[in-house]
Amino acid sequence: MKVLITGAGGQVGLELITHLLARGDTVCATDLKERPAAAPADVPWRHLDVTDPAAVHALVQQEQPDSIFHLAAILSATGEQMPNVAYRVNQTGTYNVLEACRQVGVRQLIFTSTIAAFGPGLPDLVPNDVPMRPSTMYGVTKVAGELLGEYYHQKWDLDFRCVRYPGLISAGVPGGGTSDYALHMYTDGIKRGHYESFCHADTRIPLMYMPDAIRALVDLAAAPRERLKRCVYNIAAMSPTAAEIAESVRSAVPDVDLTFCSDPHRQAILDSWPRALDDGVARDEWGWHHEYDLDAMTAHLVPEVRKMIEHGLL
Ligand code: AKB
Repeated sequence: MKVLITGAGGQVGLELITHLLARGDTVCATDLKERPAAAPADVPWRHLDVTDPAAVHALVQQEQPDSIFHLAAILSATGEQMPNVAYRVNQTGTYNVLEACRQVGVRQLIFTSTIAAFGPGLPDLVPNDVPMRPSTMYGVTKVAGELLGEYYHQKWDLDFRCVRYPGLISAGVPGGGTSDYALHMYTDGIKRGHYESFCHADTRIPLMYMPDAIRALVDLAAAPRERLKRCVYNIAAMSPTAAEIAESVRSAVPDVDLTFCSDPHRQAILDSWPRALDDGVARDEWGWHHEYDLDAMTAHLVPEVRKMIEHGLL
């Protein structure tokens, strides 16, 4: 199968490339930035600005992928600093990719939405199908992406499939998210011996370890269409408080110093997100299940972070 990835140089993209190459897919990695050091050397790397409709169309036309994983996005923290850029990349970029799929005849588009697509005032365990009233530009553009994808599915029969990701944690460099405090407890905690989270210790949001996040994308892409009753799915793994994450890191890195000092802007974003997602629909329709809870993630991640630091990649 031939797969094209947008935003391939990001936290998810780099892990997805490795996974798809290992299962024998032909992968075309695209990004605005140059090939990162961590990218597999054997994957073709093409420059692509998703805000440029002609460039998106030309590349999709040339590559003729069976499937596109559209990951290019500006995350919540950067999006609040540069809402106009977030709008162009997330909103116009997604429209451009959908249009290229329609015009070229790409069969399938996999899209990553987020917990940030929800807004405040929802129940503690947020169901799949609720009113979406996000309060960040990132969230607004992701809801728009979900709706546009559903529209292209109904109108043009594009096989559009989407997961709403929790905050993702991996041994990679995060890219401007508000959930990044969780990842920094591991990376900075191990590299520098200390990290001060920009949230209260009792902040609780849904989180997921990267191997589960990658499996969710490829399993959803492979699910028989007749089993899917919708295009967009909540997926969940764990919802620890920041204090519980710190405790788990300390259990593996005993001398680490982890403290909390809430930043009002970023705290407000975190407080507007769900505390936990109900992923029952994804479990029923395509067999989604997570493998890593907090302590399983810590046990796997701490040696991975140490390896990255040794290789100069963190
Ligand atoms: C962010 O923090 O913006 C992202 C997300 C939760 O989608 N990691």
